[in-house]
Parts: sequence; structure tokens; C-alpha cells
Amino acid sequence: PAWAPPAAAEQIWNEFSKEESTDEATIQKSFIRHATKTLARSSYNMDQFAAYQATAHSVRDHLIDRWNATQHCHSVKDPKRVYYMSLEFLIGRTLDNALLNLNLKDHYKRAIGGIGFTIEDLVDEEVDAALGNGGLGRLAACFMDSLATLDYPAWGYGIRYEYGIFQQKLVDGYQTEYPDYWLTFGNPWEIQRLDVSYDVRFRGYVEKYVDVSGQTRYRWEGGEKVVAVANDYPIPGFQTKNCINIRLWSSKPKKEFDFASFNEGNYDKSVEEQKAAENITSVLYPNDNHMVGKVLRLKQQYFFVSATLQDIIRRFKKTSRPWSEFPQQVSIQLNDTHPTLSIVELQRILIDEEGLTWDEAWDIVTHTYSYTNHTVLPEALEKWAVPLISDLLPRHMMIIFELNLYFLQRVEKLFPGDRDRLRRMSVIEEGHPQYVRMAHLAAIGSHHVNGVAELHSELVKTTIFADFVEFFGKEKFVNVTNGVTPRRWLHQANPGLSTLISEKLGGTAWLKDLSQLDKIKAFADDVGFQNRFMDIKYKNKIRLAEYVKDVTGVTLSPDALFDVQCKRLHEYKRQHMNIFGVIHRYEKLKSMSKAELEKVVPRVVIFAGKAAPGYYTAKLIIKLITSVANVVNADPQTSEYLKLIFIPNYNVSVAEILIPASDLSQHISTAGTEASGTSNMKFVLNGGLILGTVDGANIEIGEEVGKDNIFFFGALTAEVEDIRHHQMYHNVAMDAKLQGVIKSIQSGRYGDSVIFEPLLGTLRSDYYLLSKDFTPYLEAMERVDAAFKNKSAWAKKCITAAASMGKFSSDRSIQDYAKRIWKITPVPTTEEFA
Ligand code: NTF
Repeated sequence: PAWAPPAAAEQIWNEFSKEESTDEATIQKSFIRHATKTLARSSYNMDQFAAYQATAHSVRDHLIDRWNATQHCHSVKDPKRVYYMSLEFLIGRTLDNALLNLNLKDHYKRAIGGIGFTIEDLVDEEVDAALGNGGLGRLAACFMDSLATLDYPAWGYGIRYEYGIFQQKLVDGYQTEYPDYWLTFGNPWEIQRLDVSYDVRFRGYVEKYVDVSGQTRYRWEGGEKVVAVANDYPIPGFQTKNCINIRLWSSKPKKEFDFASFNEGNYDKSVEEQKAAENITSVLYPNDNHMVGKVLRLKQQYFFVSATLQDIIRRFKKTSRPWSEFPQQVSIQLNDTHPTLSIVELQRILIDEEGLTWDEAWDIVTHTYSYTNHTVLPEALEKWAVPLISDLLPRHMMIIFELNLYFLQRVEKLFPGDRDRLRRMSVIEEGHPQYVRMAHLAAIGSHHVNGVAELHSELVKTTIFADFVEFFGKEKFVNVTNGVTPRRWLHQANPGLSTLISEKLGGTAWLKDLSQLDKIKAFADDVGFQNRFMDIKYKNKIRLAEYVKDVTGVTLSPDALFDVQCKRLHEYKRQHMNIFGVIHRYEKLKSMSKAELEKVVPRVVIFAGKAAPGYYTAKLIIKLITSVANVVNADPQTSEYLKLIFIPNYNVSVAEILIPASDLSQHISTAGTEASGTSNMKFVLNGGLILGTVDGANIEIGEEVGKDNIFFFGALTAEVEDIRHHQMYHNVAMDAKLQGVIKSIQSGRYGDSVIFEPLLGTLRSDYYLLSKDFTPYLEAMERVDAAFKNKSAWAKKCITAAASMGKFSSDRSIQDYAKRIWKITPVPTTEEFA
């Protein structure tokens, strides 16, 4: 039975558990208490990092008080909750974000200033929590901010990787990877919960038996067990008491030590098991939009799924409701197919451990789960070899075969004799070995499947899930366009612009209702406002130029057009088209007369992004960019007109400097390949314009900002297949300007060109349509240059575009999910719990 304070002590508990006040002296007292007691430092033994830690611990106290209040409130009210399961949360830094969300920034600024530190310096001491690859992981982090801000009863579940996405350094212009051990100096934002832990089984065998009522049943026995321990990461909402939680699991050995081996003198063997268990949550797999079928990755997935479901079920069981009510209490969102084994695991628990019939269990499962698809690229769709799953999770493999059989029997009933359809729809891909198609499993086990932008959701319905739409009906397949949190991506990253908007809109309410931004359109023609708006942009460009000077040594002029492409390196995102365009521009500059040069718009082209360590072509694109940069930046003839920068180690913190400083950003994926993109939204929200293809969320951004305020170019999705076919079978000549660029590379101007041959070789089949799109791309660039020359007209475009971004708040995405898919309502943490 749970402990409760004796009546006489209740008063004491209430009094002393209250959140601390936020006056200057109390903050200073809290800072010094943490510096001296938590960190064992003193006034003569302090440095900036210790000051950051003390501040973080002090802020954390506020988070925990609110977290406790929120949990108490939710356990009393017991509403339906949503569980957002994601193998990635790309959070970045927490201190500045927490201060702003709690509305304590100014308080801490003054209090910390009084102690002798500058809050901005302390904010810079924090290392990023980089537990994700790119857009998918950052989306999960934005969604947590919105869930907290909108008071939804929600939990995030993930893995506490000890190594986040690798750190990228450039050595001789090549990407080299270094481990991201982000926990070296501890992590003040997490609360380790050694009391919240679960066993997770792997391997073993399946036993068939007859139970007391004569039913044939199965149980999974034997094998090896590891322990999952919870680490809680509080997520405060903006201007609300509500503070939700991301629960991150770390793996620990079940038995501390193998004493038998130890006593035999076999020390190595005795620690082997321990190490193996800890390995599970060691490292984040660094692939974006690409599947690599490593056993350890499958172990991570099941480990995560098993611990999370045990935790959810424990919470559900507290209220002793019948199992049939599970879907009314629990909604589970699968962030891509990575947590799909959860569907099989819940079915297993219900039939093997809870004694439900198959049909009862399957009914509960399919009313609990929903699945977000984030890509239609074939190489990114997860499939796991059947022998691998059979070995690691024998009972799950049985259940997958069984549910697939029942599913295909239903397909056969609806489409008798259509054997090709059965082959296409099966969860099992036939071959040697067989594979489990995780997307099919996720779609069959979920009540809703959503894409992440309108075009993408249409593609989901007409390509990978076309047969499933015919079978289940189209209502199951919906769109929820992605969004970004305006708190981090405007209020925090661009305080100048946030302040200007608040001044014009009379307060900060717009940060919780981004549709209010619309009212800023009224100032688009106001020259005074244009000047203030562009002055903020200018200062952000100076801030970026200082950063670039610091990390690369190159000096940039903030008067130039800042042209940015920062995202994971991938052929489908076409950074190579961008660098080929830069080469074309450079060659053209070299051929110009003085008089011609004077009319040129000076440009700074900035790249940033990581390539998967095993992705050879993507790494070669980085080498080409850095090689061209070496030549261009050293050329006095063109230096006024063109600079080229590759910022190393792109991460959330770098994005916060880069995005507010961009005049133009490039989102130039081959049409139909970029599911949504989310940085495109951030750039426009911060007063930059997009040069982009008709792809992903670019399309919806274009609809909102208007065609005059976005630079579109390139082949359309519907044309891509025919163009590929035509290129393949009709000896189509390569675009002449692209040929010129290739000649320039092959001339050796950017160093020994043989190293680039494998990259240039990809242009032969040209799957991503660089040749087709190159001239339209360069023409769009000319439109950009022409537009940038008219300062006032450019400012008007930027203001109008930014003010049109109301739709792209992740608050809107979350409300969409909550109402249409999760069926949950807000539960604000009321005063009696605080
Ligand atoms: C990514 N998908 C897409 O490539 C982006 O377009 C999209 O914005 C984000 O998801 C968020 O929805 C993936 O990372 C994955 F894993 F699906 F390949």
C-alpha cells in the first residue's frame, strides 16, 4: 500500500514542497546552495561551467516541482493519455529553453548577473542532447514542447543513448567522426529513477502448454535478461504550470556479476555479460533515411518497446479497469516503424500473460496504436530478416506469422484468388532469407496511419500503401502536416524578432497561437517596420559571421546575401546540385569584366550537415564542398562576390544561430522524395525566403506565403518517373551548363579530380534528376538575385512570408493528432496540485 503522510504532517509537506519563489535573493540562494552543496564548489573554486551547472540545478528544481504537480494532477484525474514512442529525441540544449518557457529568463539574468556571471555565457556552456539524426528526432522534440504547452496528458518514451549523433570534424576537407559522449560531466536535466526498472528478455524458447481450462497456450521462457532503468527528462510547457516527461531507458545487467567465472579466475568472462547488457543503449545509430539491419539495433528496438509497454501497463493497472478499457485510456503513437514491435509485444502480453483470446487482444491492440510514416524512400523502409527475429524474439516471430495469416485470409476473402495482391500485402517478403516488412506490420496493427505533409500523405496512399487503402478504406490514412515550436525556433533563437512581434501584437499570446502572426502582414509595406525587421536580420547575420570566423577563420560580410543549406547530407536532398551551382557561379564571376562584376549581388553560400559514416557518396559531396571552398575563398578576384562555407558539426545549437541569419535557404530535394522537411518552416518563420522544389511541406508553405514570396523550380512529382524512364532509354544529353561544371571539376581546379569521379559517375543514371533540374535551378537563382537588389521589396517579401507561417506551429500539428487520432483533451494542472 502506498504511504500517506500522517494528518499532522500534511501541513509540513504542503508547506515545504512549494515551488520556490523567483525573487533575486531566492534565486541567488538556490544557485549558491547548488554550487556549494550539490557540486561541492565554493566562491574561490568556481568557473563558468560550474556556474552553468549550479544554474541548471536551480532551474531544475522549478521543473521538478511542476513535474510533480502535473503527475499528481494526472493521477487524480486519470485522463486518457498519449504515449509518443520514438527512438529519437533531438532536444539540443535545455537551459535557455527552460528559462523562457518558465518565464524566468529575466529573473535569472539579474540574479546570476549579481553573482558575477552572464547568463548568455552560461547558456553556451551546455552540451547538446543530440539523441537523434535529423528531422524525425527534432520533430519529436518539438512535439514534446507543444504537448506540454497545450496541457495534454502525454509521455514521451525513448532511449538514453550514452553516445548521441557523432561529432563531425573536418580533416583535410573530409568528414571524420568522433564519439559524442555527452554525459562526461553529468546531465543536470535528467532524474535517474533506479526504482523504476523492468526486466527485458531476449532469445530463449517458446513452451506450449495446456492451461487449467484446457486451452492451448504459449509462454516465452529462458534466454537472457537485461534490466531497463528509467531516466526522466522534464519538459516544461510555455506559460503553463504543466511539465511533462520524456522517459528514457538505459540498459543495465540483470546479474551484477558472474561469480562462478570470477572464482575460476575468468575475470573477462565474468564482466562480458555485464558489458553486453550495457551495450544495448550505448549508441544512437547514425543513419537518416536509410536502414541498416544490425542485430544491436533490433535489440535496442525491442528493449525500448518492452520497457515502455511494461511501464504503460503498470500505470493502466493502477486504476483496476478491465482490459477492454485500455484503448479508452491509452493511445500510443509510433514515430516511424522503429517501435513497431510494440504492436506484437502488446499482443503477446495480452494472450500469453493476461489470458485474453487472440481476437480480444487484437481488438485492443488495433484500437491503441497509430503510426506516422516519415518516408517513402525504399532504402529507408525497415525490414528485418526472419532468422534474426526468430533467434532474438522467438515468440514474437510466431505471433507475426500468425497475425499475417489471419490478415491475408481477410484479404483473400475480399479479393479471392488475387495471389499477387497477397504477395504484395504480406508482412513477410518472400526470399532467402524472408524479411518482415515493418511498415506493413505497423499499418495492420494501427487504427490510423499518417504522412507528414499533404503531398507525402498522398504518396503514402498511392505508393507503399495503395493496396492497404483498397483493403482498409481511405479513412484510415490521414495527413498531419509537420510543424515546429515557435518557442525554441523564434522566441529563443531569435529574441530580436520575437520582441518586435510582441511589441506589434501587444504581448506574447501569439507564441501560443501562431495564427496571430497574420496581423504582422499589415506592416509589410511600412518602411519603418521594414527597416527594423531587416536590422534584426542584419544583427543575426553579424552573430553568424562571428561564429563562422571562430570555427573556420573566414571573414563574411553581413551585406552579402546569406544562402544556407543545412540538413543531413543525402543524394535525394541534392547538396551536390547546390555545390555544382556554386561552381557555375564562380566560373561565371571569373569571366566577368569589372563593370559586370559591379552589378553582381554578393553571396555567401553556407552548407552544414552530417553524412552517415557509411554513406560514401554523401561524404564525397562534403569533400567537394570543402575543396571548392578552399579555392573560392582564396581568390582575390571574386572574394567580394562569393564566399563558400562548410560549418562543421551541424546540430540544434548551430541551427539556432544559422537559421535566424539566413536570407535564402535551399530545400531542393527531387520532387516526391522529401516527406516534409521542417527546417524550411523555421527559416521562413525567421524572415528568410525559400528556394525550393515542389516537394514536401514546401508546397504548403508556398500556399500560405503566396507564389511571389517563394522561389519554386524544377520537375514535378508526377513527371519524375517519366523523366527517369526517358533518361534511361533515350540517350538524353546532359544539361550543357552541368557539363561545363563537370569539366571545371575535371580540370583539376579544385584539386585532384579523380577522387570526385564516383560522385560525378552518379550523374550517368542521374536518379535524382540533377541534369533535368539544373537550368531551372540556375534560373531560379537569377530571380533571387534580381529580387534581393530591391531592398524594400525584399523586406516586404520576408515580412509577408514570416507573417504567413501560422499554420506551421507544432501546436497545430499536435492539436490535429489529439483531436483526430488520439482522442485526448487538455488537462491543465490546476492550483490545488501546485
Ligand atoms: C524525415 N524522415 C523526412 O525525411 C523529413 O522530410 C521529415 O521532415 C522528417 O522525417 C519529420 O517528419 C526520416 O528521418 C525517416 F526516418 F523516415 F527516414
